[in-house]
Amino acid sequence: MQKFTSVHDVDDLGQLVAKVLSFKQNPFQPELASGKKVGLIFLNPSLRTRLSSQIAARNLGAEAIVLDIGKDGWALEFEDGAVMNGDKAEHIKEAAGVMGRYFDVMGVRTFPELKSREDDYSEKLMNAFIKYAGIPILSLESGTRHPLQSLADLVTIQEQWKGTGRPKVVLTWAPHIKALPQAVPNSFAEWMKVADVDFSIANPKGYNLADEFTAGVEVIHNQEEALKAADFVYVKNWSSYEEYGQILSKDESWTFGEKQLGWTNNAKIMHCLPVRRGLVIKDEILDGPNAIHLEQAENRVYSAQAVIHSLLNQ
Ligand code: SN0
Repeated sequence: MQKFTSVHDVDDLGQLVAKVLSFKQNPFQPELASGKKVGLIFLNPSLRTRLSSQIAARNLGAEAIVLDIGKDGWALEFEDGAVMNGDKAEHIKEAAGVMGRYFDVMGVRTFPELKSREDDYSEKLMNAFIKYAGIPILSLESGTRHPLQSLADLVTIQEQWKGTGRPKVVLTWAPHIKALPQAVPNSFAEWMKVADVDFSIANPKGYNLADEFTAGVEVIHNQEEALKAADFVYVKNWSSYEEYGQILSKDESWTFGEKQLGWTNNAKIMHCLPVRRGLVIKDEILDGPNAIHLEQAENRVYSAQAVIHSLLNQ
């Protein structure tokens, strides 16, 4: 694997999932990447991604070096040919070029600005890091995707599925007060499409995700109908892709609670976190036996470990 920015970068998904599960069985193997340096560069906030990647590096014997570039670094210019007479002190060509010489592998987190769909969906920032660092890059969430989360989600579904045949997995939109990225739902859809599951999406009108992620997936605008017989429900808010970055609805009848759970096949309930309790998912669900959000978060460590190890051993 040369880079890890989407499911399309994965050569053999079955093998990667097996590697995650094997690290879960036996996490501490410091001889595997002893002396290696893993750069973790954050342009945006993080809790799980930062901690799980640091622990993953440590489990492999590598050192994780974290830079909150959005807070502690120079303001970065990404425009090619810019005359830098404004507030940006350093060009990505030098910033990424230098980091590429310091690290063996580098993780990057960038959020979309949710202003221009073209800018966000061109992945300008992530692609600039890939181009100018010259070392393997690992997405810690980008404008359009969150592949480490999706890998952990897939592993969690595989671990938790006790039935026979393919589980029914539904991604459902839920309300929020802020305009959030489509990265997590895009990425989840992209991974579920290639996984051995029956996958569909429930969202209000105006909230359909981009075709490049959901082509061929059934999208249902009635939440009750969509959740019928679901074995796994992934609850997530996202802002509109169609009316880009807009909040078109705050309809709390979509907040996931006991009523919604009752429409499912006693489904396991998933969320990538952070979750706003009471608004996105009700306490009765998060504190109940169906919630597996902490299992997902735990699997982030072994997912990052498998990916970092793969990128260091091309
Ligand atoms: C991010 C998102 O992409 O939806 C991170 C997910 C891993 N979530 C948020 O930014 C939530 C912020 C909030 O205020 O609730």
